[in-house]
Amino acid sequence: SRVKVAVAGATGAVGREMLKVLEQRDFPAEVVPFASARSAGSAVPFKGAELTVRELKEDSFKGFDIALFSAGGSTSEKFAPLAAKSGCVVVDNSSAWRMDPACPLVVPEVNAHDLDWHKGIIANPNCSTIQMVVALKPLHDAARIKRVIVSTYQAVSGTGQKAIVELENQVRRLMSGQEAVPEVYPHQIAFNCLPQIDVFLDNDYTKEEMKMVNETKKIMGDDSIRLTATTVRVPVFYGHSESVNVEFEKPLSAKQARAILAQAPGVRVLDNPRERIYPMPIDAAGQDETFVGRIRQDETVENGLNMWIVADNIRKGAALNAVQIAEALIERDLVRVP
Ligand code: A2P
Ligand code: 11C
Repeated sequence: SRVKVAVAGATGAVGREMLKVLEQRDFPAEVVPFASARSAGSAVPFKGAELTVRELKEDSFKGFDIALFSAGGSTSEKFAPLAAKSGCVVVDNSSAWRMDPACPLVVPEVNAHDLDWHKGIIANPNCSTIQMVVALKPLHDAARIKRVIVSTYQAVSGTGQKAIVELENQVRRLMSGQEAVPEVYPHQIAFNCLPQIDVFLDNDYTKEEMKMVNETKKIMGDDSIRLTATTVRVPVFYGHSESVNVEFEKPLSAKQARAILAQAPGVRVLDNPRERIYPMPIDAAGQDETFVGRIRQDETVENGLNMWIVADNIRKGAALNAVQIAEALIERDLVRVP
């Protein structure tokens, strides 16, 4: 029998994409959109028709098998346990449950096996972490990663619908001689780069940077991987890019890495410098794969590689990964709360 899926936060940037991905993959389910009281009664497009948005309430999950959450951390904190209690398996896109030892943190290409021990809430990782581990896992299996240095170039869609509008408005205003007034971000984002994503922590790293450090170890199941990150917001609408420097235990040539990545699930290698072919966010937007290019030896260490990793942060970085988790749950017969 078909499963019943609730999409919580269905009016947001990620929630809308979740509906689109469910439709495109012909996910075998009845789908019901939920959001806050503000947008209850409004319509969202699905399979050529419109679905009416319902208000998310404590008793909303009765009769549902799976809930895909993307309605912010506090909504997840409150509603995910209620959903699980009523027998509905939650795939949560917020950061609320990611580091909870009782919740698997899953990228299906990397650690689908961690779904086996879920207790009702499964966490979807941060977008910048997801695309990086999709590319790093097969290389880790081949040559064992010692250390990673990553710098990110992250699109405004990662912040949500309001930030997409803010970039658009600032560009328009500045091009017509008006002032750009920052609201969502602490500074002007148009024609600028902000070396701050999320809030600063006591160690002077941002929360986004520490998410990359901690989530990578949990997903890869290896606490020995040392990772340091600088995360930067750039005036791009869709698609996060990452410059990634990796030091391995064993030798791994650029050619070998290219061959391994060409076979890796979810990865597409775009790497032909002579033809000026490399991944770019404008091409990755709307696509499902994680694109890898600029693969080359780091000549300053014994076993090092540099690479450039790009993916659509709303699709693989959020909505698609969540739907792939739901698909893996069905495949593994894990759609139940133990
Ligand atoms: P709403 O449109 O009713 O505010 P984004 O990340 O793009 O800003 O989207 C956030 C999503 O989370 C929206 O769908 C928003 O719904 C939803 N949301 C925010 N707060 C709540 C809440 N308290 N209960 C349910 N949904 C919420
Ligand atoms: C960004 N990575 O690009 C963030 C968005 O922990 O899910 C996602 C935040 C998160 O702003």
